[in-house]
Amino acid sequence: MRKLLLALAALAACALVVPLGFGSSHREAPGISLDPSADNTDTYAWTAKDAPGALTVAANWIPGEVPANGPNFHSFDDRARYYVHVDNTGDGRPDVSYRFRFKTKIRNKESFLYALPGASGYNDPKLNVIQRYSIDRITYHGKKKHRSEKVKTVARGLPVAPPNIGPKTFPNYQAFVDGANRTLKDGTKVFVGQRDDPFFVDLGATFDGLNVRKLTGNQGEGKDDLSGYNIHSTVLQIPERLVTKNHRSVSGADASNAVVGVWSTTERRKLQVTDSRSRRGHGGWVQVSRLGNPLVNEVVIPLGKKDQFNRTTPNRDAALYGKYVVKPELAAILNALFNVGAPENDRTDIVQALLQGIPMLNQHSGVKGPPAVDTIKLNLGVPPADTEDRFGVIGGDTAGFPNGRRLGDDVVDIELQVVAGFLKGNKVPLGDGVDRNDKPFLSSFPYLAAPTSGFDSAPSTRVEPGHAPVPAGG
Ligand SMILES: [Ca+2]
Ligand SMILES: [Ca+2]
Ligand SMILES: [Ca+2]
Repeated sequence: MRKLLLALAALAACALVVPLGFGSSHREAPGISLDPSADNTDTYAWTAKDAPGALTVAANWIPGEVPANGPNFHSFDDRARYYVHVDNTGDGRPDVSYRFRFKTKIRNKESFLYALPGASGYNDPKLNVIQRYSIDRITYHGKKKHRSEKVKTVARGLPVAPPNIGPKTFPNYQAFVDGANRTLKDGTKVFVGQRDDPFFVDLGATFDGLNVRKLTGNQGEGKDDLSGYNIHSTVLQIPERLVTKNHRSVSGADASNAVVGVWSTTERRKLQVTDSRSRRGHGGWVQVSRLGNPLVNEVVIPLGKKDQFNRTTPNRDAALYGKYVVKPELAAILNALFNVGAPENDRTDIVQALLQGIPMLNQHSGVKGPPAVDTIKLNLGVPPADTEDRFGVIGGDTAGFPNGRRLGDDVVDIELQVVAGFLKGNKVPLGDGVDRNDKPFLSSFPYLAAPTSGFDSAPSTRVEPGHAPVPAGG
């Protein structure tokens, strides 16, 4: 009977936890899962080794892009607006936002091809479809309800790196990447386009009926379920003075302007006639997706609140969602299944680690509380680590998650261990067996690995342990 009860508990728990496996915020809420081109998948904020005086942010959208999905390949939506926000005071309200707006042009409307073979660059007429973007830099003035926005368009008509169709269409895909790496007048670097999904996770092993491959975890034997899939990314590298509260560079980790909070959102028109890609529509814009820390909406926010979470702003997080963080369902599930002794109540340790910031490390200075807000808090004065530890702060590497989030930080393992009670002394080596991305990251801008090409697209031929490769179509 006990076995049966455990099995039933596992089944019930499985249904709740499986979305964790899909990605850090890939298809995490019922509403946004129906709107992939507006769906934030991951947000990263870190200090790059080759750019110590800048905030580097990568914000990704469109979960699970199959590289071969032509002839209408994945793209940003001209009818949506995409944001990266920075809060430099700690109140969960943006102080600087970057808004990306897109416009797609089809050069030859008589062709069905995205590009003719041999397309070599953005000005080549063989590139039949070209998407371009503008960036508005928004700063906010005044307090709370009396805030006003100042909008300055800092980039216009820059090219989006196209989907990597294959070597015959784009013999030199890197030329498009190079052409999409731009530096704005104020020194900000920007790249927008398709990349490999940098998030890595083992759905099957972690939560195959909640079966961790080895309870001791982290043996590197997992399978990266996002391997071979692409996303669309906006990568920004912003000089510190453009994001800090006193408009100055950061002198060190203890400087009063050192900490910034970063998150990303998407907006759509309240009313949109969908007969064209035109941005025209009626009514105001409404936020439909947002993402700060990985996995918060995925496993902390319950199903009934997930769509609301996507619509609301971080300054309301404590009031609306605080109770789910201090009593996380995931802790109870881990206990039911693995008997790991995770504390189930009063989880102020999680609130601090993810939402308030760690004192003397990435907590905003000069703000009471500080309020619990879902932003990725990064201390810009902490120098990048010589050798990154994928466990970040809990691995002794203070330059990593949750002090910011680097591409290589193993947030699945970190969050499993934190929920199991790491910060309260209950150190359980939980993990999904996937320790790194399937492709190495770049050491220079835009850092994310090149996208898998449509020609090489092979999710259907992935080799699984103990199985021969299955050819596509057979
Ligand atoms: Ca603020
Ligand atoms: Ca990947
Ligand atoms: Ca992992």
